[in-house]
Amino acid sequence: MLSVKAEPYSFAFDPASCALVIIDMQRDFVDPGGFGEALGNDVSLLRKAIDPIKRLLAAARKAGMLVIHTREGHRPDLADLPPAKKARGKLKAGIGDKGPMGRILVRGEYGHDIIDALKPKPGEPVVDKPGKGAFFATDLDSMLKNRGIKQLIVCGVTTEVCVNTTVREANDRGFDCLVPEDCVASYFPAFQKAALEMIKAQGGIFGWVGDSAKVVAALAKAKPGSSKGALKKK
Ligand code: TIU
Repeated sequence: MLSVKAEPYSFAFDPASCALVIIDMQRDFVDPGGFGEALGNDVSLLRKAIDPIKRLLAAARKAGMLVIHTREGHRPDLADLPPAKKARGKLKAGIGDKGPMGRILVRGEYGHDIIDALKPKPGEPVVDKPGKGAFFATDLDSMLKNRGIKQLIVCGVTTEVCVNTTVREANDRGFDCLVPEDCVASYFPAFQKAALEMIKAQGGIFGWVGDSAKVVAALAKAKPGSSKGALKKK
């Protein structure tokens, strides 16, 4: 068992039964010239999380942890896009429409895919999710349970939207979640702060908040490749 200092108290985890879940590090949210920026957001706030996630991802891979990536998006025929989601915001160019990097949040489009810096490795599951939470209408829950995963380290964007929703969904399903605060980001500094406080308040009502350097240091002590949670290479 490894232990890292976190709030509201130390987070103890076994890399064999803990997965790293990276939420929606997609070009459309994170890259200059994407959908997020087209909406008037400052993507540099989101890009601050890239390097810390990269370091944590490398450490998790080395320790043999299960790594799962998610992408928010929809089928090209938009059959899984709720009309309410499509209409929200009254955007000129919204989900499914032509955006700066292809059809916005549509699977298979350039902007929908994960940024090169955090590209999934072959064998790492990528969960395509139609909602904000990674458990809604996906096979994430069964993938985690099939591999005996009990705890999650959750990174990605945005802190108050897809990260928070996923952490709440995970918590209700019985998973412990640690959120390294430097590995999550929001377009809104006030929401970043509030979203992290909400997770760790009331004795960790939804989970733990820590920082990636402590997790990386703890993982460095784990025996490489000893995790049963990792996908076995054929
Ligand atoms: N991934 C995710 O958080 N999707 C969003 O739409 N986030 C916003 O903050 N808009």
